[in-house]
Formats: sequence, structure tokens, C-alpha cells
Amino acid sequence: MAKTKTSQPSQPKAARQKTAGEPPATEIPTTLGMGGELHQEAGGVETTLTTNQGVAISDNQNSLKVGPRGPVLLQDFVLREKIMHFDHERIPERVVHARGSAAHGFFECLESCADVTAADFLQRPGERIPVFTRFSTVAGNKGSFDVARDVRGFAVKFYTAEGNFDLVGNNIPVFFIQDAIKFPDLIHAAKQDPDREFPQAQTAHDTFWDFISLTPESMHMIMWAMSDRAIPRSYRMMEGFGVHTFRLVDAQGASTFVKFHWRPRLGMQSVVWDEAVKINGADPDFHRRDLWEAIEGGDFPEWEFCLQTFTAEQAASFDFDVLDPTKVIPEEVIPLRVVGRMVLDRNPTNFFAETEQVAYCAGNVVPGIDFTNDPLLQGRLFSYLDTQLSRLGGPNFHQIPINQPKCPFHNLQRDGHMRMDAPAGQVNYEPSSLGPDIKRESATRGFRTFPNPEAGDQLRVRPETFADHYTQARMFFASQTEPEQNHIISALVFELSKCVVPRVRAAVLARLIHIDQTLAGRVAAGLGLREPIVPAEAPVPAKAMDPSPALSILQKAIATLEGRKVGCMVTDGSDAKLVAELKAAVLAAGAVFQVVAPTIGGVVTDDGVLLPADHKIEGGPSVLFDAVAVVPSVDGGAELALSAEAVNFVRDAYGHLKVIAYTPAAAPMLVKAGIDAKPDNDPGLVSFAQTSVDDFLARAAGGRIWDREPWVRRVP
Ligand code: HDE
Repeated sequence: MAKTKTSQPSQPKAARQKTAGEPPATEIPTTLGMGGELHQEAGGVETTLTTNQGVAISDNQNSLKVGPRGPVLLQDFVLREKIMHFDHERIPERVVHARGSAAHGFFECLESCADVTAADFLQRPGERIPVFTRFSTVAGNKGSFDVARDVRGFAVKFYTAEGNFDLVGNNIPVFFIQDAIKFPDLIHAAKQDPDREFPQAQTAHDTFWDFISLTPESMHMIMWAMSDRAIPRSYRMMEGFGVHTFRLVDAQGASTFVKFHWRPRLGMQSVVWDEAVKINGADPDFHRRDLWEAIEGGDFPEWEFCLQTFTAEQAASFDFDVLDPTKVIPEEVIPLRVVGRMVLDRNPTNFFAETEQVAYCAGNVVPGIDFTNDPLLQGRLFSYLDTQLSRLGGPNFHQIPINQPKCPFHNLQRDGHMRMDAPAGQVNYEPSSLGPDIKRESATRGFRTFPNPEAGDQLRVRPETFADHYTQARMFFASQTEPEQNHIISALVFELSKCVVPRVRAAVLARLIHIDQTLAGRVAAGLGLREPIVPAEAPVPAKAMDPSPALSILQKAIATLEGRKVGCMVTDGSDAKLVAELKAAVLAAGAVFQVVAPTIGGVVTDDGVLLPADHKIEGGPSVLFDAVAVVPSVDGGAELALSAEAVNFVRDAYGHLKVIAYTPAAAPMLVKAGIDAKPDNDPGLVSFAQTSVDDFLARAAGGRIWDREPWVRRVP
């Protein structure tokens, strides 16, 4: 039969001809056999498409039919295999922490910890091991937006020479619940309602707050979750915590308690809520893109790894139980010891293979690190292994490359779905006399559980020592600066205003009043509640505790522009010298400089040169930047004043308390945005007519202009 034509009219030959330098043809060939040019060997590399069985494919554009317009044949194994595989491309997303992003890097030991642990990767200063680190939100589905108000997962897989250690932590050092048996309830309450499958990626709804109002142990965590810690500016600017108390065990078998901490080199930074809402529209992948671009640009995110160690005697002296995961040990009480650093320097090459298939297990520890009886941790030891069985389809997920230890591993487990290796020989058991090279246990190298003496009745009870739910919640609130306290109150008002059942609002206030009366009163005012708050029963009321300034983002903030982004709005005729000076200074400060212009084609500056744009104004709103400069020409400034997007650019930058630099030509836009009504001494409004580029950047490095906030945002 002659070569079959498709029903498409054939294109004129000229249209299919390639010009020099063009990439290979991407058009769909209209006849069988066309596209052969795609399959030629290039430099000895086989480029022919094949089926999964290795059979070369002659046509990847058309299915096998009876005649050009006839039925498709079932015998088309090329079609069936391709569609079958596609049909199964998705695996179940994580039941929590579904939305995430990860990167490769290394952990470097900075100080020997032999005094407290035998963990091999913490022995020799200067020694590096590979890590794979995944950040995530908790409540949203895989396709949800990044800057949700939520806890962030901070999971690190250390590929140590003695096996994988997974530190599966969060960016908040406490948790909502004290016992794993409540986790399914917490997550059901937080995720979408089961009947309507919304709301997505948020806790601002009745079921979550209903559960919280009935779970007083969550009060400390609620303070954190309503703080700006839950809307980070970047994964690179978050702290991380192992949350639970773990145990370190030294070579002699002596044990020390430990809390694990990560501290970001760039310092902590968060966005403000109105900004978060707008970022999610402007760039739902804000955190994902930020991590990816920083690594691609060679600006590698880095954290210090810190141990907070304490003895059993110290633990016994605290007013709280170190096994209770709703409590912190203030840094002011037990200081952090910096023992290592983590640098993320390589993006995954394939999101699915690595980020999606990575299987963190809280139970993956190495000799020198052990668990405690924290009942939340104990439940997690079961959960992670179990969830991977259904998520990754069977018991062999440890053979997926991203999950494999980088040290040798071998045992007598065999078979199961998708087993990848093919162990040789007759002997798959031990003891055995038939397989002389069979691996055996090692009393010296093997993991030994710390022999903690355990005894007692088998009970379903919550220990008395877990009963204080308010002291640390109060301490957290008291440790915050005024703007941070205002944000906690605004967040509570926002979330509870989204609850439509009045009982839920009242029940939460009945708890908040035990944390702080003013806090509860201000939230009630923000909700427009007219009835007095009726306190819930509180068997253990809040006790006095010193504030911990280390819990405040702002008191810990460092003045730097490193890793930040400066946006510069230009028009045709903008001052080329000024833009060049600005760009050089921003780059020298370790920040990213991006040009925002009326069209993506860029602008011609006053020296007649084309300045390429990174964003069209609508696509580059100021929420994407940490500080902005607006430097139009006189004509351009007049034009921009007629563009809502341009006016919103400065209005939002002002409302989000950012440092704004401008040339006099930007005045019409500023006036339209209402910025002329500024307080005279706002240090965040910088006119290039009066001050220098360096001065602008020095102010921008200081972060937001908190003194401006009362001018732009009412708080109850
Ligand atoms: Fe998790 N958690 N969790 N969690 N968790 C999961 O494991 C679970 C908890 C954390 O990037 C799941 O592979 C229980 C605390 C992170 O892949 C699941 C309890 C902390 C990640 C699970 C907790 C975490 C998870 C879902 C209460 C901070 C993402 C998919 C006892 C210390 C890891 C998966 C990644 C993921 C169970 C509480 C951190 C179902 C039962 C507390 C960072 O196994």
C-alpha cells in the first residue's frame, strides 16, 4: 500500500524547510516515515525512539488505523504501551506535605561532637556528606499555591557513611497535638471538607477552628501558626527544627537529650499577609521558583546545624516535660551549639524521580542518635514507613535511587513489587552454613537501642506533666515585637472571620483569654463580638515565664540584601546611568536585580540603548520584590500614572512597608497611589534627587519600615 496520508491538508513544502541554526523540526510530520531526521544518530548517540521493549518506533505521530479515516486497531502496541504508561504517571500524593520542593547539597561537620554522640557524620570537622532536603506546606494539595498560611516541612535526608539519617522536621519547633492518635483528626479538620473538597490550602474555616477550640494543647502552636513564621518570604529564610526531644548516644553508650535546630545564613524573613494573598495570584510557585533560581544562579542556600543538648537532670528541672512536643526549650535557657552547616547547591534533574519519590522516614536514624518516648514521635515511627508502602507502591522504595543509602547495604530481604536488584545464590536466610559470604549482624558496628529502663502499667492516659497548655503560648506572644503581636491578632481575626459558625469563634476566644486577656480582647474587637468572652475551663492556668527574644523574627533579623530581590520600573527614556549604577550596586550587595517595563520587549534608555525587561508590569508586581526603585522618564512617568498596574506597584510596595526609591518623574504615579500623604520622615521613601543609590540600598537592607504600618493597616 502506498504511504498513508493524514486527513490534514499537507503544508506547502517551503513551510517545512528549516533555516540554518533552527532547532530540529518540531512540526508534526504529515506522512509515515517523515521525521526520520529526528532519529538519526548524532555523534554516535542513538536517538531513535523505542518502545519499553526496545523496539524502534517508526511513527510517533499517528496511531495504526484501517485506512486513513478508519478505526484504530487494538494491535497497535506502540499506542497501547504509550497510553498505558501515561495513564499511570501519577502516584498518590502525600496525605500531608503534598506540595513541596527539594534540592541536593551537602552537610559539613564543623565541630566534633564525639563528646555527646557516636554519629559518624558528626565526628570529623571539615568532612562532608551528601543531603537531599525537601521543603513543603502541610495542608494544601500538590498543586496548591506556595505562600499559604501554614507550617513548612523541613525534611533532610543525610546520606551518612553508616546509613541514612532522616531529620523530618518543620519550620516551627512545636506541634498542634501531643499524641499521634490525634493526627488523623487534626489533618482531617485542617484539609478540605470531605463533602465539598474545599477550602484548599488554608486553615481559615470552621472544621479546623472547631477542632482547635476543643484541643487546648494546640494553643502554643496556634500562636506560631498565626505568626509571620507561617508565611515565610523564602524557604531559604526559614529556621528548621526537629521538634521532638531526641537522644544522642556516645561511643561509651552514655546518653544526652537533644533538640535539633537549623538556622538560615540569610536570616529569617517573612511576608505580610496582604502580600501573601497577592503573591499567590501573581506567582503560585513563589517559593519553589525562589529556591530553584537561587541555586541555578549559584546563590546557594545555607543553614547552620545546631544542637541544643541537655541532661536528664536538666530535663527534670524544667517546668514542662521534654517529651511534650508542644513545648520549646528557650535558647536563653539552653544555648545552641553550632556543629555543622548544610548547603543546597544542586537542583533535582527530575522532579518526579527525586522530589516526589523521596521517602523520608522519621524512623531512619543512625548509630549515635536515638528516639525518646515522646508519644507523637513514637506514632511517627510507624506512620512514615507505612505511608510509603501505599504512596510508592510496595516495600522496595528503598531501592529508588533517591532513597538508597550511599553506603553499602545488603540483607536477606527479597522480592516484592518492583524489586530492582537480583541477588545471586541459593541462600537467603541466616544462620546458614551453605552461604559462607552471607552477611551477618555486627555487635560492634550495629545500631544498639539505648537501654532506657521502662516499666509501668499499660494505660491510655495523658501525663499530668503535659497538662500546661497556656504558659508557653503566653511566653511566645510576650516575646514578640509590637508589629509581630499585631500580625498574630490580625491573623486570628482573619481566620475566625472565615468561620461561619458563631460557636466556633466564641470557643476559640474562650481559650485565647487564657493566653493573654489583651490578645483575646483585641481579637474579639476585631471580630465585632459584642458578648463578653466566657473562659473555657483551664485546669492548669498560665504561669509566669521569661520572654525569649530568640522566638521573634524581627529581634533576630539581620540587616542584609543578600538573597533578596530588587525590582526596578523603567520606561523609554529612563536614565541609563542611574539604572546601571543601581544594578551594579544591587548585584554587589548579593541581591537579584530585575527590570519591570511597560512591555516585555524592554525600553530604550536615554542613551539610545535597548534595556531588556524581566517582566511586563502586570507580570512583575511589587510583591515579587523586597525593595523597589521607580525610575521613569518624564513622559514615561506621566504614562505610568495612567496604568492601574503601575500605580498598584508602588501602592502595594508602600502598603507592604517596603523601601521605595524614585526619581522626580515618578511623582504623578506616587500621587495617584496616595503616597504623597506619607509621614514626612518615612525613611523608606527615597528620592534619587536627594540621596544616593548606596543610601537606598542601605535602607533596603534594613528590611520593612515597621513604623509605617500604623499608616496603612488598622489593627484592633
Ligand atoms: Fe509528618 N507525615 N506526621 N510531621 N511530616 C508525613 O509522610 C505524621 C509531624 C513532616 O518532604 C507523611 O511521606 C504523623 C511532625 C514532614 O516528604 C506521613 C504525625 C513533624 C513531612 C506523616 C506527624 C512532621 C511529613 C505524609 C503525628 C515535624 C514531609 C507523607 C504523629 C517534626 C516529608 C509522608 C517530605 C510527612 C505522618 C507529625 C514533619 C503521613 C502520624 C510533628 C516535613 O507519614
